Order: sequence, then C-alpha cells, then structure tokens
Amino acid sequence: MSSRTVKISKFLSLVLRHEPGRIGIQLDSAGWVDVDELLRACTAHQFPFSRDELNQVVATNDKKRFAFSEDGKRIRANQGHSVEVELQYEPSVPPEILYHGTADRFLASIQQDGLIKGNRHHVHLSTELSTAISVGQRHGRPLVFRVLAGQMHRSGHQFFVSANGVWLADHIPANFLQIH
Ligand code: HQG
Repeated sequence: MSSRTVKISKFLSLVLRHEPGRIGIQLDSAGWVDVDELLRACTAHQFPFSRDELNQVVATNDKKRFAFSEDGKRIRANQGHSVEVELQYEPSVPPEILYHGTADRFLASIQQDGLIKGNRHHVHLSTELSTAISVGQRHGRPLVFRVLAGQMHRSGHQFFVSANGVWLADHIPANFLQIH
C-alpha cells in the first residue's frame, strides 16, 4: 500500500469503526454507509479522496479491512468496531490454536481475568503468530498468547470469523490461554 492509501485506510478505520459522527455520517445497524455520502462527508471534512482511490484502498488493503456491498453502493469495515453495529457473524468452528498479541505489562491482569473485549465488540485473535506479534507491538513489549480455541469451542464457547479472516470471541477465560 502506498502512503496515501495507508492514510486513507486509517481515516476510514476511524470513521467506519469508531467515530462516524466526526464527519457527520451515520452507519446503519450492520455498519454500512452509502459510498457517495461517505465521499461527500470526507470532502466536507477536509479529507477528500476519489471513488477510484477508495476502490484502490478496499482492493489492496493489507488486512482487507473494508468491504463494499454486492451492488457496490455501500461500504463498511469488516471488523474492529467500537460503535454499536451488528455484523451478524455466523458462529464457526475455530482452528485448534489461535494467537493473541498483547503487551507484557497486561500479563497479570490477563492471567486473572482472561482476555476481555474492552471497547471493541470482541476479543480479536489470529491464525498467524506473526500477526499476533505485530498487534502486540502496537501496545508495548509484545507478549503472545496461544489460545486453546479447539478445546474452548468443544466446551461450548462460540467463535466467529470476520470476512477478512480475523477470529473473534466474547471472552477468553484464562484457563484456555498459554504464554507462547
Ligand atoms: C488487552 C488490529 C488487561 C488486549 C489487530 C489488547 C486486531 C487486556 C488491549 C484488532 C485484558 C485491547 C484488535 C485484560 C485484553 N487485562 N489487558 N484482562 N484483556 N487486554 O486495540 O486485539 O489493524 O482493543 O490484549 O489486527 O490489540 O486495526 O485490541 O492489548 O485485529 O485492522 O487490551 O486491531 O486490526 O486493545 O487489536 P485493542 P487488539 P487493525
């Protein structure tokens, strides 16, 4: 991704996941917003970009963070929201092991309470160790947990997977976590 598309992607993450009100738009209950309305609102709030640039961001985004509706008229973030949206994920059977990257200063708290979702709708997990390491680095000195997802699922906990392959759960109790 070029630095321009990264900038647009970051701005879209902000308005499509966390603060649509910042540019005066509203997401519908499933997180969608009309593309023309989004482009107009971004332009009106000093962050203009074209439909072609938006297409480029959606197509080339390193984590496939955004998706167009089938008719191409609406757009939403695939996961990561803090605003209230209902993305209607189907419960799915997870791989045996998933990973979660965090900072080492959270260790004691996580060992006590497990992984909690905080401001987001779910705890975010990855199939790739490398993804977990880079997510952890965003918070400090990285610490990676192995999540015993298969075992947890067999004992009745639900898992979901987003369109861009991020695994999601409501809460990971500490007994399903191992330090990697
Ligand atoms: C931590 C990125 C103390 C948790 C990534 C994390 C992801 C606890 C932080 C997505 C805790 C929340 C989400 C407990 C959890 N005590 N700390 N009991 N339980 N935590 O940003 O997972 O690039 O809300 O470990 O790839 O870092 O934005 O979640 O460190 O998919 O597309 O509380 O964001 O995707 O931080 O990141 P976040 P996250 P994008």
